[in-house]
Amino acid sequence: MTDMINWQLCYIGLGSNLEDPYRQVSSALEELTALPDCRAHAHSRLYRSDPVGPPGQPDYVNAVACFETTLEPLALLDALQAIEQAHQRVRIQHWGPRTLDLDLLLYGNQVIENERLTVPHAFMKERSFVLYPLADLAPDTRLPDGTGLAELLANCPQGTLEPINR
Ligand code: ROI
Repeated sequence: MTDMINWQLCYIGLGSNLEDPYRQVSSALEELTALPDCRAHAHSRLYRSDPVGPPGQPDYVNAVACFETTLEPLALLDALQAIEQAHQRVRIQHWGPRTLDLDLLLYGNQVIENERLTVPHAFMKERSFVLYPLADLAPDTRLPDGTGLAELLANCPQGTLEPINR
């Protein structure tokens, strides 16, 4: 019988620059695979990136994960925030350092705008630490507005962003 359930392909950006960021991101990737109603997980390489935002904060580790889910966007957001909380996310300053950030970047081909959630993620088009990891996973990605990832990459130099070899 045909699979009647509506699986949506979603992409999650991960970032950390406190409390052993490599370990924070690695364990969060594992925790994403344990979410209910999600399947077919994959993730990019892990990258070291210079902080965007206030200077003087530590370097970040960033990655992008993708999986299919039947969770509705806000239920998925709740699940992501529960993982952030479990990592004892501290966020003292706007755009300041954090133990773990999980951003819902893309949810199928949907555009979502409500008080809790903006998808595609508001800044993803201009952030190398999102676009290059995404290209590891899905170089042919298109945003709901039709913009191709290749075009975004062409306008966003990789700079000092570098894959971590461990
Ligand atoms: N800078 C980098 N390099 N990586 C991030 O994940 C990140 N996240 C943020 C701000 C503070 C904007 N800067 C970042 O939220």
